[in-house]
Amino acid sequence: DYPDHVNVGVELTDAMVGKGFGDHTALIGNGRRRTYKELSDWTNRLAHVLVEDLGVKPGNRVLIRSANNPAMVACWLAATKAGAVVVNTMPMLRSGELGAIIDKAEITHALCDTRLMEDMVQCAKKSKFLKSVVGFDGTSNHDAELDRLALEKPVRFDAVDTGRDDVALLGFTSGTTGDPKATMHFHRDLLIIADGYAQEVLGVTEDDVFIGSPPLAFTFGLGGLAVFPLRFGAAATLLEQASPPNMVEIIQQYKATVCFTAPTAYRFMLQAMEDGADLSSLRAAVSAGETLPAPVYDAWIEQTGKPMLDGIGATEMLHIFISNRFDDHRPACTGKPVSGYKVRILDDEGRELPPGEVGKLAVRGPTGCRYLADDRQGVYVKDGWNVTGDAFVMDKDGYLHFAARNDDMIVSSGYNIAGPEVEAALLAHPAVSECGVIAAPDEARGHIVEAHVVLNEGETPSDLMIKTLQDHVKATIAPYKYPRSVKFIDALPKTQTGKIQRFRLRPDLH
Ligand code: 3SK
Repeated sequence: DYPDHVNVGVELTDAMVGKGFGDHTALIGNGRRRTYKELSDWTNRLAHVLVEDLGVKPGNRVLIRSANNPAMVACWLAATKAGAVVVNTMPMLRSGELGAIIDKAEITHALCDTRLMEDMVQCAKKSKFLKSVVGFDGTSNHDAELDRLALEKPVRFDAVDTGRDDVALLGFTSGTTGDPKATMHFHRDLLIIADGYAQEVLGVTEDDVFIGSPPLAFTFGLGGLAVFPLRFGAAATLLEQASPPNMVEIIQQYKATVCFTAPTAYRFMLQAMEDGADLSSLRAAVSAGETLPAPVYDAWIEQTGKPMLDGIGATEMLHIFISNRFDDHRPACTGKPVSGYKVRILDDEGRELPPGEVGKLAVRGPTGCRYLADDRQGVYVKDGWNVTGDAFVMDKDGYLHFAARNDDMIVSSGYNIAGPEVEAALLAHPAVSECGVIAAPDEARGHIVEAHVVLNEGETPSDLMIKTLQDHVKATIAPYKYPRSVKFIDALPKTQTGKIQRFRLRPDLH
């Protein structure tokens, strides 16, 4: 139960100072620690700038563009205190992807790390909504316009008295088509995921130090690397480059206790431990975003004596709603629903299936899907049940097991990549006549993006052509979406009506 009026930005900063956490470390990043008192002052000064200098009004949509760093968290909290609806975005997005988000969310203000200004400025020139773009210094040297304006401001700010059911956050998900959907989340939703999953499953305390790889732009990262630690007086380490080797180094340096990442990184950590790395400080290893292979789960228990906590969430649901527990976990199993959530397995007609049968995973709970102005709402939510894109099976003891993904989404190293978006990027290259993009199994990444390309007449398949197409995709859309494997074929398999049969491109059917 939350009061009628609550502002999550205040709850995670000023309220924590009020609870006696002022001197505790809140954020670690760019080689610096910041206490809760410093974070509270910093975000209050920034909120003054947003309201007084930039003219942000309650309900305005504010976009933040940055890698994971303390300044991004501070901007998010400040905009939330100012009553704005925040859209966090990843640094890899190019102007086309940013433009689609700006149009969909009707973004009026953007706060952008000065190192990432180029694409943002291009968007501002084209957008009919965006009226102000201000740079901040992601390296926390306070050497950009937003930081300079903030230095003049008082450290107290009367935050906007938002209702608990006012929208605080728009989480974007590109879905299967690459056509972005925005999911609306209320102030209370952000508290629910902390007081639910983070407290019940992880048992977070003020002694915890969080680390992880998901971008703060994904609700998985925002929860795991900002909301959960700040709700309980713990510390978050924020890495701009969260490569597995960097994580191994920082876990050891700061004695991190809770890690959020995907199985690919845990595989690297297992090897690093074999090679002498001391990761014994980690008490909770949360794995999500792609299926956790049983050998990784088994090897983790064997090496650390602790379970790996596999879980599944969705941007639509805000965060993890099914998870293993420290004292109740199994291999190749996602566990049981988090308290407050109920799960069913449905057939194609929406009828509940008995244990042992594979069907569509449907969930209901306190943080269900609300798309912003989108007809797809009725497809995702039926009779109050959120029907995710995953096929699951429930065993007779109520444990849930992942079976398959229902859609065209490719999950590679924890990133969700919409196949059709990569196809569109490839088709924009003059050498490409047709293409089909699929997920190909890969030991290290779970899956990789594999493109099957039909070249135009006169074009020749070669290694150089592969590199050219890969570079073209990296320059057109976010680089992590590029096809790591490119295969040339004479014609794509198609139905009689001309639809590409992507399943026939799968390696097992070659
Ligand atoms: O499982 C996921 O992909 C996910 C999505 C959003 C938030 C949290 C998670 C684990």
